[in-house]
Amino acid sequence: MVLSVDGIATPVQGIDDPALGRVVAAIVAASRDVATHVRAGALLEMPDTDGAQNVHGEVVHALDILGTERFVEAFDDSDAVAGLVCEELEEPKFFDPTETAGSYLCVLDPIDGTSNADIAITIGSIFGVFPTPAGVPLEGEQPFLRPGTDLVAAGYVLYGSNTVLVLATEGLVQEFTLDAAGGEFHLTRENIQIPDDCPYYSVNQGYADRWDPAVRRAVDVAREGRSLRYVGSLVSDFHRDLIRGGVFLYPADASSPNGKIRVLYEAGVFAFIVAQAGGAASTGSGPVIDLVPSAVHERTPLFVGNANAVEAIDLALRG
Ligand code: P6P
Repeated sequence: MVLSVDGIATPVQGIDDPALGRVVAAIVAASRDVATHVRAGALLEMPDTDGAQNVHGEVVHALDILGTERFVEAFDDSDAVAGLVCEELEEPKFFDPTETAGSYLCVLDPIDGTSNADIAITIGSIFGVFPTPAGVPLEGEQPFLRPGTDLVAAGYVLYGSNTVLVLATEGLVQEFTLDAAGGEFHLTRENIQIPDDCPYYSVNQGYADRWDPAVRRAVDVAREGRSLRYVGSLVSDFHRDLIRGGVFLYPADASSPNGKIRVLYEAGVFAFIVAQAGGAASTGSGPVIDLVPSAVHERTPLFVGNANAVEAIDLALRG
């Protein structure tokens, strides 16, 4: 079934519930606004400032605040979102849709890679959409503590040389590109499958002295016959791997014993997307997509991309 979604020029495959269509339309509206501000770069980001810190002790940039505000406003206006977990909000935020029964819960990293915003490197918004669980009180963190297999839609928006929306639904990954003049997204890739070829690997090699022997083995395996690409913006590295083939590694290390990447609104989203595209995502101890976080801002090690490469990494980690 296909439905028209405001802001997307053609009817969208994989969206068969009007309320889900309104959630996607909210993401489109918010991301178009964010894209305008991203283009301001250092004009908005007050370059090289220390900035305030968020709940995770990370520097908060103007774009993080603006992005959060735009998505919160759009989800509230959609009348289809009952609640939101956002990297920039310590606690879940609940809305009051007319019909909670047919609504959705969203998880969001409003701007991934913000520290790149004032040096014109591609950044992005990452989102996941869960059905609102029946019979679960919509309060606290519990309604969001779900595996990626519960997602009904997930994706990201890249703010780079062009603005690209990647939307994954069951069995389908589609890419839409924003026509900035016309203001609408147009379908540019209709059924993305990650290539069998895997020419790239991504990892922060600067952390090598923090890795345990198993991680060093896994990175050595990932490196064999491949070129290193590491943007410092996961959403950018992931998109390159999805389209060209590749594997991304953010292992646990001495400084980040649980890894850095967030389960709910980063790793779980990429695990859902790559599962629809024929790839794989592992924590090193099991599939990311099955992982149920015990807290909404929980982190995990992440190995994601070409399925064969992820399998080889898993084998190396197990020794
Ligand atoms: P490091 C951005 O903060 C981010 O979460 C990802 O987008 C990126 O891949 C990673 O952190 C970079 O982390 O520790 O290598 O600087």
